[in-house]
Amino acid sequence: MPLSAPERPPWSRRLAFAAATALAVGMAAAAPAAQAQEEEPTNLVTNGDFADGTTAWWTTANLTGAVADGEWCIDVPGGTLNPWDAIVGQDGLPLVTGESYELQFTARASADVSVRALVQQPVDPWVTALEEFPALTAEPQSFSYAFTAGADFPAAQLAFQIGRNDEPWQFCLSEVALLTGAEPPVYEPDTGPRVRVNQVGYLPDGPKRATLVTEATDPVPWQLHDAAGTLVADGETAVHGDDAASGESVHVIDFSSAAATGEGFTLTADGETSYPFAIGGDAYGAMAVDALSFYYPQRSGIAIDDAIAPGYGREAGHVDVAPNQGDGAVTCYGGACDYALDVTGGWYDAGDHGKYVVNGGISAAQVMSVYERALHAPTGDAARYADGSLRLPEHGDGVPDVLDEARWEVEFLMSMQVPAGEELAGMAHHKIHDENWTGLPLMPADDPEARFLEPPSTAATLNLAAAAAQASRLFEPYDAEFAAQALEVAETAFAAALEHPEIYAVDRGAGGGPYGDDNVTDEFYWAAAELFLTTGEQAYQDQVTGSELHEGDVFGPGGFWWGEVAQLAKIDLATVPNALPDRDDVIAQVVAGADAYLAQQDANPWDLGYGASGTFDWGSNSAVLNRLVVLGTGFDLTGDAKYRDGVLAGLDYILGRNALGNSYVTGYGSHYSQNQHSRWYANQLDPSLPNPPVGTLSGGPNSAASTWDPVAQRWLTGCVPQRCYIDDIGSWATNELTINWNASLAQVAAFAAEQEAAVQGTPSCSVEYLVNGQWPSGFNAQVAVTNTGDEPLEGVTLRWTMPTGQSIVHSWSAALDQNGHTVTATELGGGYALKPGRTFTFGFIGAKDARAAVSPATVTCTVG
Ligand code: 9MR
Repeated sequence: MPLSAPERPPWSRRLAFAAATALAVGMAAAAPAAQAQEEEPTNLVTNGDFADGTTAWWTTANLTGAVADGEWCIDVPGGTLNPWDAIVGQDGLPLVTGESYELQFTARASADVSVRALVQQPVDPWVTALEEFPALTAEPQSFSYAFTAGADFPAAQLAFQIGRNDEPWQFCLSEVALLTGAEPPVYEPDTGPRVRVNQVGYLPDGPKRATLVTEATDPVPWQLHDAAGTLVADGETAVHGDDAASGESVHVIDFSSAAATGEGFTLTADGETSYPFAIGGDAYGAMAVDALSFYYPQRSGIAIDDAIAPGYGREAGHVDVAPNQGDGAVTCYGGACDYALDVTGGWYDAGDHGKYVVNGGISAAQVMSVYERALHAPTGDAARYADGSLRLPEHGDGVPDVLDEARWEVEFLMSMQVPAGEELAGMAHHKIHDENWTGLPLMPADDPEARFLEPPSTAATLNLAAAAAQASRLFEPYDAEFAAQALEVAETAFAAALEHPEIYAVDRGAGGGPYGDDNVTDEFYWAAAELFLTTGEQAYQDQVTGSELHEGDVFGPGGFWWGEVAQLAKIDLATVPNALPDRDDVIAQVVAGADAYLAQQDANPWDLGYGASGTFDWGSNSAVLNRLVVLGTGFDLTGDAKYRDGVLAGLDYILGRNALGNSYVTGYGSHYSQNQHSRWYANQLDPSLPNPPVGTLSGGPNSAASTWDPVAQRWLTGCVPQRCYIDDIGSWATNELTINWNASLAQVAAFAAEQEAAVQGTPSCSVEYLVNGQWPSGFNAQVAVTNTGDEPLEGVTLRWTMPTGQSIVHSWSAALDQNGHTVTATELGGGYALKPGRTFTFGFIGAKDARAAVSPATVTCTVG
């Protein structure tokens, strides 16, 4: 019933204050304006001022309280695990689709705690209309949250979930109202200066572009200043006009010709000055290390050492210490099998505690590919990922750190295989996760849920086969026993998948993500390719060449992701040394894919190749980065700088040159994502917990409204794709962190880092590598290096990689040193300078296994 003016309750006078409070507690958008009062609101809450004691309110049985002076104070016991282990609430609040409401209350607490305030369906599946996490203090604070109901709720529930604290505390509530007729919430993110730049930095010899948001229809002048304020370059913008995906009218600023280097440059145009950025430096080297060091505190089954990952130390998760119930002997859900598996270890998938083989496989593969690219690409530098390079505990074992990290996951994936003798032996269980979804925050060691193996699937089995096969060839120089074990698992898995080619994951809809995939043609192709690359065997080659994907174009607009993995096969067949008869065709397909992606990117005013369809999917940032992986491969295969420049310009979007002026990598840039959805980096909900580690990628804009979480529903309705993002821990659909997305970042940051290091340019030498002859156990090769420039080359060094199973036996006319896969040739021509136009030739005898010896895709030449 509408209230008349004299009866208007105190909340209406508090609106302005309430709005300010909401901002102060970290709301990303302004609360509704006071005009809401023009139409008299109805308060749906009964007895919100507690004048009638606790009439109409209820609590869980573990709570007691008392009302005094219009305030209800409740004693909350300590030692509960979940927010919903202690609740106060009121039922029967009718909400209508599309109507906007405002929840108001005043609360204080005897300790600094965050509680969970919900307006929701009162029964499973508890559809939420509003979910907020007010942070309470000893002082009473007034909170105000506007929201629009996304569905009809005939009798919604208002609930304050106040469990999850170790110590007992007191919760005091007063002046509660749920008002109709509110102004719809408005999303007003801080987009910073209208001159949008890569907030991290540009390479001195790379493309340097920015995007200006402006209504101007003619070109406007721009100026580039250094940190001291000195003008170092200027010019005029190029008018682009309206851009649908960002909803902005934009110009492009191209300052590529600026030659200055240093920190703290700014761009000024149209009366706006950009955030500062660097030109040159080693930002991408650091980013690659950070993106790869993200995985250690994401590990399950091991205590995280705070000395190694400062600020992130915690107890081991899921090692069978109560209240954890796993993962040492996990059985199948619903008693579907009569065995239990030890599946401790691996990486938690994301912000949840689930471990999913499909996503684990692609993540481990992309992490391993950081290393494998560094082995084979002309600008690759495997030393960057050597033992001691990352923040993880396995220093001093002589194994490249990046492989140590990948092994943590690969061993878990291997443990998910159905044991010999069982039905479906050799297949991989699709996933292992909690029986029910848990709330936030929740440390891994505190997860009380039972955990189960979900049924095996063909997709998971092939992901296991691909990742284990890749691990086998990369580990062979370091741990032959593990390499052999991984290969055996991979071969067994592939055989099992051939036997059971159509077992698709069925999701039971609780406790973990689905990762369903009903088309496994691409997984078969990828697994066969990895097994062929590792073994060289004809049977796998036949699987590769017999796949319908072998001739086809797999470089469509969707790119590659956990559900579409054929591109991974093509990239590896093109770049990892092998004797596939039509390998040149595969190389041409990859380069054509890079051309298509580059053309889309070049046409875009943000250098964003993704999203031409008008939709940004869940995890769009990873899709953007995976396209850049393809461009980078184009560069590795052709040496054509346009692909390299495409990767560098493409990174701009991720690092702040976008509609929101936001860098999606924690710790990088002036304005970056830092509240990614996670149960243990939950600083937004509990100030004693950290934000995600530096180098964590956010999932990014997601314009598919049907997939949205309550926070996205509340703030993003009607958004244009580039702006369908909110840096709020509750927004798993736009702002989660995951092991697969960070792998995309690691690959691209590593590529950029290696370009940073290559800015000195490559010396003018050309190399020819010829396998002169071979026999079952060996081969001989001749290598010729020619000075194609005008200056003598001093101290020429060549470097290439030997595939698994090959090694140097004896060389002449050069000193050859083999370390793992990498061969380095020095003292060429007796160590004399190589004069212009002259050639040094040397040779060697190599040992090999049954696989053919082939020339490496690239031989790197350095001097000095
Ligand atoms: O990354 C996944 C995305 O492609 C799907 O559309 C989405 C919904 O099924 O799930 C995403 O994966 C989530 C997984 O199911 C559970 N862990 C967190 C993942 C990232 O949000």
